[in-house]
Amino acid sequence: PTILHIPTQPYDDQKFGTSGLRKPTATFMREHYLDNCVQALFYALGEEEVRGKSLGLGGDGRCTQAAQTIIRLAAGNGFARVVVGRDALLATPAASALIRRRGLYGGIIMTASHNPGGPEHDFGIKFNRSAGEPAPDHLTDRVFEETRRVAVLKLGVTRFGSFEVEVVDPAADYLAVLQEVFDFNLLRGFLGRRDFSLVFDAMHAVTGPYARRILVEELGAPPECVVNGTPSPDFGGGHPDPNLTHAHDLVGRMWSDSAPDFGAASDGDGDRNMVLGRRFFVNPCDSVAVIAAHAQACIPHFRQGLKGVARSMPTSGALDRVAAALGLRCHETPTGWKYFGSLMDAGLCSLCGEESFGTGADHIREKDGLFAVLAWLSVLAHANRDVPEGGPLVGVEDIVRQHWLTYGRTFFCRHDYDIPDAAQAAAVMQHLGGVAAGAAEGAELCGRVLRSANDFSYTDPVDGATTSNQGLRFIFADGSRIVFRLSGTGSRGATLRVYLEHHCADPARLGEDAREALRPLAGVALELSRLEHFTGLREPSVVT
Ligand code: VG1
Ligand code: CO
Repeated sequence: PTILHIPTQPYDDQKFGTSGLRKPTATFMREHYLDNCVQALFYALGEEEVRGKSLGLGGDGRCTQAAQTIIRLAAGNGFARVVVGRDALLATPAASALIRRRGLYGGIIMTASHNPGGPEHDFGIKFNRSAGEPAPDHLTDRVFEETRRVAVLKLGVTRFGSFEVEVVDPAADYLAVLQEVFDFNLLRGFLGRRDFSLVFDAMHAVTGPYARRILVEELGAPPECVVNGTPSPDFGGGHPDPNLTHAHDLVGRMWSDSAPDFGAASDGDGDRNMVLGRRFFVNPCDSVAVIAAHAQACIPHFRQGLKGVARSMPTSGALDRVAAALGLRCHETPTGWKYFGSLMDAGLCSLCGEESFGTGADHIREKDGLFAVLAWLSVLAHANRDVPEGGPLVGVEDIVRQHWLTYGRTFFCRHDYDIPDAAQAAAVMQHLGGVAAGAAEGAELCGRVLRSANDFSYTDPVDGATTSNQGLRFIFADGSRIVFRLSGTGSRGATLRVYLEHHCADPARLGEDAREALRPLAGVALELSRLEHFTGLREPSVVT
């Protein structure tokens, strides 16, 4: 293609967060803002390195014109081919599957994930590499350096010649991968039962077409089981984050008299999931633990057993208990999916999860909302294999309660505080850092005996890379734990996340409401952090 060299101004705020670069859409509309970042990415990868390579491209539908820009830049920077999802759509897990199955060099995903979309809200990009995994820190650090240096954009302006754009079905590769993971016959049989019903809420985001293709066309569920199934650029004005606060349509339905047996929702780019039973919420920390406990028996991909499991540090220890029972190693990584990939590549981890509604496995290198849904349906199908039609069916709640009886229950809650002034949030963390540094084992903090307090630091067991400052944790003598960290996915101000957990083995108390059970610990968190003093806030913005 003919290549134009366009001068540009560097920007100094294009730093990737927990997962990609996210900014208000208005920021991305600034002159050459997107171009600058993508050009910097290509420079960071290396001009010779990207020559002749194939790049995947798609997104959650929040902005299709960005695809044109990225394709021109790919052409101008010497890529030989861009493989783009039809209508510029690709769910994040589908992008990971596409990259892996087609041996692409990498892929750009146009999404700000669970952040709301449209002109008033956020846009973003993620970059994944050839194993389908999110870019590691050392690469995004290099991209950040380049963004502050970029002076010239290389835009390919003729389409043909040695450069090719291939438009593909955004679901085909992903479906093929899932078919290798799950027993589709088992699932088809189960979804065909007249005494089982389900609903999947795509929250007006990218998973609608995927859910229709997989649940309806492949597995025979009735079409009306997919709701809010047409992707819209602003997600119907909603907040595409699958939790009890934002997935209100689904929650209303699952708590109504006509609730189906199973409900699930997914986020903007399809990598998160929430699983519900009738009037029953499955905490994501429990979800991955339950799947781990049943994986070998009901999911063909795990037939040989799990190689190991992993969770992000703030995620509860429910998974650790299953791992211990199965004789497996449970790795504890920093928040964000990028740390799981190297464990999977090295054969150390088959299944992993995060408290933030992320569940996934080594079939790809991203968290995967529909994977979690199919995993749960597999667990249910297996549990009901001998239950004659007409029931009574073993439901989601039965499975979880049985799990708690076996392993005890780890109560878990996350309190998010939106703090408009980021400096105040930094002050809270600085204060807490001081408290952690000064607190010795056995010390009394807010009426509790401390076991340990520290700033989480992680060394990747495979490549030895160390990542520090990943959250302050206070672990008490009774095993309860409070973790504080700042979000790395917001686009304005700061969000302080407070993670609370406490294990309980007393069968009489397993059914308590998690928020109630954790109220005393929440009080400790407020006192310890002096949150109100620093921010004026007393109540969390969102509790999950
Ligand atoms: C949040 C979650 C984290 C997740 C990340 C990306 O990050 O806490 O667990 O991996 O979002 O998810 P943070 O830094 O805001 O806590 V997604 O679905 O937005 O890519
Ligand atoms: Co997401």
